[in-house]
Amino acid sequence: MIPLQQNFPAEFADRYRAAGYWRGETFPALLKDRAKKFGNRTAVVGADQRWTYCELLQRAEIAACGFLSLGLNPGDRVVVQLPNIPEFFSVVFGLFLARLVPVYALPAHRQTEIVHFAMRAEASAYIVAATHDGFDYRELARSVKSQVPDLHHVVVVGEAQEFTDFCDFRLDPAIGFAQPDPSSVAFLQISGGSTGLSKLIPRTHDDYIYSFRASAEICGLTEESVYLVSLPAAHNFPMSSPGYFGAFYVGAKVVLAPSPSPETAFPLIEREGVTITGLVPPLALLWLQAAQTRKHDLSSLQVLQVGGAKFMPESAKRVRPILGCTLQQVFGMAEGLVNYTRLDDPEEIIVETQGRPICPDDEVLIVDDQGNPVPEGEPGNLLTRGPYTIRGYHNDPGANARSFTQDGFYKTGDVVKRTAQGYLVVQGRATDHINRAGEKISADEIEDHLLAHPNVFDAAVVSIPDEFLGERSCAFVIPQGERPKGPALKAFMRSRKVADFKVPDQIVFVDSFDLTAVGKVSRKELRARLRAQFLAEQQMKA
Ligand code: OOB
Repeated sequence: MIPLQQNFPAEFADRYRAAGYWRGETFPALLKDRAKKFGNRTAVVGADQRWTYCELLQRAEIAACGFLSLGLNPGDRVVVQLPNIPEFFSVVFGLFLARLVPVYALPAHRQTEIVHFAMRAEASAYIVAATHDGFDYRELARSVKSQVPDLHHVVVVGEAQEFTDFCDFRLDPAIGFAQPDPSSVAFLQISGGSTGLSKLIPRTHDDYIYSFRASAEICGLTEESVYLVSLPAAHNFPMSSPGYFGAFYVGAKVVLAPSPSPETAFPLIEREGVTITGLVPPLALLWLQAAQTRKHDLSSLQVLQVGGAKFMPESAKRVRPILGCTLQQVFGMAEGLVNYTRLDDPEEIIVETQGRPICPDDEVLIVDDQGNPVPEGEPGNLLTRGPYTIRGYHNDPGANARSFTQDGFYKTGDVVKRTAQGYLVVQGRATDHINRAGEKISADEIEDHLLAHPNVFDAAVVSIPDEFLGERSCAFVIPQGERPKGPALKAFMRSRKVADFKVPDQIVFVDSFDLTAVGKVSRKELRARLRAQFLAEQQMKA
């Protein structure tokens, strides 16, 4: 098995420890300590359950024993694909206690993605909820298992059928848990996937715990805070910016929303006294709209965080007048670096910028395509290095060569400007991907699926500005032989068993890509031209 590592050079690791960022804290120690300190306070609310910090620990211990009694060994990887239910936490903390390594998948992922994660991570187990949102994950597990021979165990929360029932896990006093090394990899997060399939992101106890401890402070979390998990719990934003881990760190209450819709979230805010939550821009727009005719008391809400994609200033302006709370813009990435506007920043900074880094030792470079720093205030490519930004992906030398500089800076693929006060303003992406309501879609990946269709000669996938989603995907397709219909191509994409958000929103058939020097044009250029042409035509029509 390929060992999990995150190789911060010794001089950097020493510096981060000396500065007090890395304190040797680990997830198991954290959970045990908080159970002691906050014992009877509520830790988790969701799906008609309410667990105290003590109960969370007990349930995690049961889960840990259960996983180990399957024959799993410390270091083994377990793909976790669960919706926003309390068991998400007992499973994840259980894995941490047992020194097993969660690999986080989103509920939207399907066979293609899960097989890829399981193979890349060499996972030996997979845990799912029986069903969610009308989808049967046991069926998915069956097909994944048949394609990944080393995936020996499937555990199901809910009706397990032929698989292992999570409810049957029992405490075993004979099983003891050794402490993990704080510098070891605690879990694998998945990347937004700017080129090709998602990459696996190894995060250590040291680096990740620093990121949410510092975030909790920046976001003003205290024991009295109530954090609502509106976005999928497996995503880095609700996980750690400051997310539920930041909330658990300070002994706050975490409430799980089964859906981020105002109909579901607003009653929870009123009932539980939610003080802070995080949304992607399209959801924030929905909330702003719904709040104007609200029937629910949202006055407990102090901070609305928005991130994952650019929140436009015109929308950002409306948050305080309509919701009566502070907006916090969050510009982060699963690979590490997170920027926040600060709660006491002037309204102008909160509305116009995507914040500044968590840490004074977050190194931020803004460079041109040759790697030279751009003049102050000019847009350029964002590179970063710091105490919670990875130095490499797991098991992916090609991606590592592309995505990191010789001296260990991560090339984010984002184009940003920096203001005189050190705040970043996101301008767009250097690499081709579509940021569809915070879901990142790789143009390469989708083109590859389309090209598998017998009647597709060539395809180019681009992002088109969309009023609601921010960006939507548009596939330009050159047909060959019998010309397929748009809906049939979408159905074909679905039959490839990919997450639904990757199915192109729009398909435009063209006879050719109309290029003078075919073959000499990079896909990047091709996409840019198609996009520009399409937008110009749209404008003419309007
Ligand atoms: C978050 O993480 P990922 O890994 O899904 O996506 C990262 C990418 C960034 O490189 C950037 O392209 C985009 O998402 N992004 C934003 C943004 N926040 C993220 N673009 C413009 N404005 C923003 N505020 O999306 C993520 C991770 C932690 C916290 C928040 C978001």
